[in-house]
Amino acid sequence: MRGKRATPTPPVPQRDAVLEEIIDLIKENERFALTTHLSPEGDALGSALALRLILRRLGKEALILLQDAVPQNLRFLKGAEGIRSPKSLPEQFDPEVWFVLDCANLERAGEALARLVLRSGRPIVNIDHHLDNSNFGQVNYVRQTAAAAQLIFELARALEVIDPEIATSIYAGIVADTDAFRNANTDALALRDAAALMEHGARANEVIVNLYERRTPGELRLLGWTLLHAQIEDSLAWAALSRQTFAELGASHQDTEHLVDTLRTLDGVRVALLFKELDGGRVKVSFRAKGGFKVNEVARHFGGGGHEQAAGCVISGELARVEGMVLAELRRRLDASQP
Ligand SMILES: [Mn+2]
Repeated sequence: MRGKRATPTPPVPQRDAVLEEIIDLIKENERFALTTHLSPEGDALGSALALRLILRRLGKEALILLQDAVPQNLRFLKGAEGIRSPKSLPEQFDPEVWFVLDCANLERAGEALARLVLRSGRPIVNIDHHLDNSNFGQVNYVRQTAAAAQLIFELARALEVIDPEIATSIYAGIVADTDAFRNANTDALALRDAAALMEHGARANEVIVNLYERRTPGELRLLGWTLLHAQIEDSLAWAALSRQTFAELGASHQDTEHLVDTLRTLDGVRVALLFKELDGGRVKVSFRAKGGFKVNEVARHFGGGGHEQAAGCVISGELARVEGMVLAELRRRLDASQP
């Protein structure tokens, strides 16, 4: 090109290379299995159901397998009734590719699912938004978005497959993980995606009513009990729910979803916690932070994980002992990080 000035070529719009790999896998295969984490909530189910609808629209076979049941308030999402448990596998179940969604590691899908995925020897596509993701897939599409469902939206856009049902599922994922655009992870992209999804026909109000306004009597009684019995000390607020309390209030473990968020609304609280006694001598601890303290580091210390502002872990031991142990560790860390 001597003597001539090279004309600059216009920049080619950059498509995410990992997204391209996923698209190739989708195009080259016919049968897909999808799964997500234990105790599936809006982002997990919204992601899985949206991806299944996308695959079906492309003429592919897609099955969602989950170890735990779909919570009542998420059954409005299209396709939720078709989700299978690993115990009821269809005959000749032989997916060519596994999608594992919204899971920082494969264990999050539960033991039975993890075993099934690994035993199949098929490629795993790991789509997740947790920063501590272990990159356990052959393809790892891990990006820091408010909700994993936004990564499914990226895929839908790249494949040019979207309809009101797909949009509603993805929208539910964003609402769930931002707690209706209130959590600190709510950013411009989450709002832009939400707006774009509404333009694609997402039924925003249906999502809000199902996620927030279908509380059970047990849940409201549990909320009342928790507010009356909450312990408040400096910048901590917490409550401990024994199995006896659940029984007395006629409440189930699914009734606790918003309790810890409510404890965090107290002015001056930096960390809110909920201790929940499970079967088999274990305690589930849920953490919520406000104002920058990273609760996922505390959860990780006890073998759990999650996001900076919302995390959890399960600890073996008696309720009061676990409560004391976690609070001591938390106080130590809070003291070391005065705002
Ligand atoms: Mn998520």
